[in-house]
Amino acid sequence: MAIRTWTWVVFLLLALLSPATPSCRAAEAPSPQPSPADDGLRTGYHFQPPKHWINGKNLKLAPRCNNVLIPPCSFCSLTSEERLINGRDRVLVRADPNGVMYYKGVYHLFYQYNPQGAVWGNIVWAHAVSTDLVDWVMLPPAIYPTAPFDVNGCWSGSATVLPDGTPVIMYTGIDGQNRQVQNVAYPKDLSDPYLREWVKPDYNPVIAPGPGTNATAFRDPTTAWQGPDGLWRLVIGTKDNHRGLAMLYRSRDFKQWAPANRALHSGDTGMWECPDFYPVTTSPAAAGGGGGTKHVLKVSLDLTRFEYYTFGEYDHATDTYVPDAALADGNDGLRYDYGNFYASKTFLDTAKQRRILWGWANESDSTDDDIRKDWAGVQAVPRKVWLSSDGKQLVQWPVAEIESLRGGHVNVTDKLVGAGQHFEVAGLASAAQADVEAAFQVADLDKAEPFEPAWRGTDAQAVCAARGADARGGVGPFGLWVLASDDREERTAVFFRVFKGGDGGKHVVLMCNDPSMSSQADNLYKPTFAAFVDVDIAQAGGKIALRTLVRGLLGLSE
Ligand code: DQQ
Repeated sequence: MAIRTWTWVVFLLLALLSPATPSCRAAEAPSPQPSPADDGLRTGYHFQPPKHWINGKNLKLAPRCNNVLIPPCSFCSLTSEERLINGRDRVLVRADPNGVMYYKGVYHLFYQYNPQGAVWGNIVWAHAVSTDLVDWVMLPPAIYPTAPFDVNGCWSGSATVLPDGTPVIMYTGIDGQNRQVQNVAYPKDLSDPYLREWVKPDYNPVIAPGPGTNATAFRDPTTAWQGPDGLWRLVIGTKDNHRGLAMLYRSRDFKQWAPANRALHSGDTGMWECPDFYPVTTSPAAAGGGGGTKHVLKVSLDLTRFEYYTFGEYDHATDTYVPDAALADGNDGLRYDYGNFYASKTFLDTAKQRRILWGWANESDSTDDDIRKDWAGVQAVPRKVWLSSDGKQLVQWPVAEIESLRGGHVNVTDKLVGAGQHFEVAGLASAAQADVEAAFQVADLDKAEPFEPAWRGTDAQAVCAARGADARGGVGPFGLWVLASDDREERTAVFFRVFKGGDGGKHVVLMCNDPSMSSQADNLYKPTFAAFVDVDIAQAGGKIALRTLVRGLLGLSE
């Protein structure tokens, strides 16, 4: 066994517990049906319908209000019938976030959802609303199969707010021939800030797969943008054999759409799902002057279920997108997230002039287990996203509103922890729900073990698998065990490991989330996730900080 000589110090461990006292008036809240099983495993931070399958996200549920917060009490007037679709209240969950927008003081989250069970299928656009991105109210599904152009499902899409303030949804319908077509829907009543009812014009579909287009891989339209010529543009994900494509379409009236002669971008990475294309502002320093605009193109890779992005120059006149030369395109590129995060979508929050990113975490187990507990899938916490000041990558952080969930504070400072030691953070109101900020200082970086040449160019997950939470090294593993049982037989490790011998002599910092010990139950979904962290830990004096939102679900922190 290696002699363990390193030590680390926790400078600050601040665990802030949720929930704070909710502000809703419980007496007026409708009573949702509780989930029949395993409520203890449901999330506190993340958006999640009361039951069934989502691909999309989990909105926050507040225990003191029967697990659904009702901030504007006009929601309380919803009847139980209004929570049904077609007279059924069975709704399974899947969950790409769809058509997220801000309208008349209300945030709208639509998401892919199965109203009939906890496995993927029968897909509709479920709908939830919030005034603060924290407390959410479930509304009846907004878009569901009603017509030949979406009879087999209402798949992902986006919302665009037109210059006169009218929101329009563009979504993928699965038609009677199982072709993927793009349809529009408009609010029935623009004076309703909750936008409960949507109308699909008879002229749908507005975009059908043309000759040469793969009709079963043609989906997920982006939010549209208007060029200087007044034409609307949007991008649709597709593939040509193994080549993923972001197909560009143009329209003058949002009704008649024509394909551009060439794709906005493409890559040899299989089907591109859920593309997203949006501007970010560069800092004056990074732009070498007055700042400017870059455009981000994100694609969700169906083959790997990871999301990659580039950013670069977009010429509005020629509709040409050229990623910055320093950025790799494809599987070697920058990932949005190195955890469980897919089918994401951003929107511009016009209330606070920030761009917010939502994504779906596929929290599901075996089909049998999902059916038994009657839910699967959550929405990750909404994040603000922006370009780093050095212009090299995007930066994300949970929206500030999430901090309103912090309740009792627990502070731990100046803890010296030797190799093989641990200490317990006492005093948490709930170990299953905490917002943790920790700062570590490594005593002696010289003890770092060498970064093996075989790991060069490999995925961080492979290194984490080779050097997991139980493999002792020169510096690390150090970090947190979260959701640990009293005897620590069950625990999820969130930890760092430091190697020497990286590029330019820099240390390599590996961060892992290892839930392999999170439960002794069989057949659970317990993937290990990992990333190399872009920090110079030596220059930082051996210090590294971590924020993790712990919630009562197995094996997830973000
Ligand atoms: N989920 C939707 C599709 C999308 C995929 C169907 C991504 O539109 O491509 O539920 O998870």
